[in-house]
Order: sequence, then structure tokens, then C-alpha cells
Amino acid sequence: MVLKAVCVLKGTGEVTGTVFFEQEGDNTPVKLTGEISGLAQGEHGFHVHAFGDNTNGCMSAGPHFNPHNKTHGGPNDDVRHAGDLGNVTAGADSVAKINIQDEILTLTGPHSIIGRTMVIHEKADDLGKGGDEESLKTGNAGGRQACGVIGITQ
Ligand SMILES: *[C@@H]1O[C@H](CO)[C@@H](O)[C@H](O)[C@H]1NC(C)=O
Ligand SMILES: *[C@@H]1O[C@H](CO)[C@@H](O)[C@H](O)[C@H]1NC(C)=O
Ligand SMILES: [Cu+2]
Ligand SMILES: [Zn+2]
Repeated sequence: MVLKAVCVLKGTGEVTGTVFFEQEGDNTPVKLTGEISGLAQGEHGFHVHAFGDNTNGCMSAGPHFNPHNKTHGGPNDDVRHAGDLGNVTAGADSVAKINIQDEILTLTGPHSIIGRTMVIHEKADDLGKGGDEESLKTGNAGGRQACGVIGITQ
């Protein structure tokens, strides 16, 4: 059975986006597609954050989703938060096209990302290689430009 989810991202500024998630079944990769617009040209950190809470905007989503208590990393690192998806890149048209396949994210079981929040950041994520303490927590990706709760879709 194919599992599907969707996330509509909004913030206080111009940035908006829609991300679609698809997974063929347990223990298979999650595919993310969609696009985010209104971004400055270049790389922007992109993560699943712990809580599906937007009461105080994107800040209420809490830290990166990290069920295994690891430090921050890049999507291809063994040591990473489950929610670490690296960067998406916006072109001169301010649009970042999303096309990611991730082995760690899941839409099923106790560590499902459904009900948690996707966040797009102001700056590039340094993937934990920045050499400072913050790099191992957030990748120094800066402010949260837009976010949305990941929900079940048909
Ligand atoms: C998480 O890991 C840190 C060290 O990286 C440790 O200090 C802390 O106690 C751990 N927390 C839990 C809940 O295991
Ligand atoms: C941002 O993440 C992507 C992978 O998602 C990576 O290719 C790129 O090198 C990263 N940028 C920086 C500044 O680390
Ligand atoms: Cu983030
Ligand atoms: Zn992280």
C-alpha cells in the first residue's frame, strides 16, 4: 500500500510551498516532490522539525526531529537527525524544485513524520560541518521562513 502525505508551507513573508510525500511501504524510502517559491536564490536548509505545532508560528515546531538523539548532519550521513534533509536550491526565479529521496524518513510506525512540521530556512544548512556548536544542532540555517504540518492525504 502506498502511503501519501502533503505539507503546505507558509510563513510571515513571501515564502510559500507545497511538498508531497510518498512511500511504497514499510522500510522503503520516502520520496518528496513539490516546490517552494519566494526564496532568495541559493541554498536553504530544509528539515522535519519535532512538533506539529504552529501556535507561535514556525518557532513552535521545536528542534529538528531527532528520535535517536543524534547530532545534526546531512541527509547522507550516518550521524544525522531523522529530520535532516540538507538544502534545497532556489534559482533566479526564487523557486526551489524539490525532488528528494530519503532512506531515514518514514510515514509509518512510531517515528512517522506525519503530524510533525516541515521547515524551510533563510540560509544554507552547513550539514554539521560548520565547526561550531550550533552547526551540530541546526546547521546554522538561520531563521524559519515558512513551515507547515505534514498531513495525511488520499
Ligand atoms: C543525548 O545525547 C547527549 C550527548 O550527545 C547526552 O548528553 C544526552 O544525555 C542524551 N539524551 C538522552 C535522552 O539519551
Ligand atoms: C546543502 O545540502 C546539500 C544536500 O542536501 C549539499 O549538497 C550542499 O553541499 C549543502 N550546502 C552546504 C553549504 O553545506
Ligand atoms: Cu529546520
Ligand atoms: Zn538536524
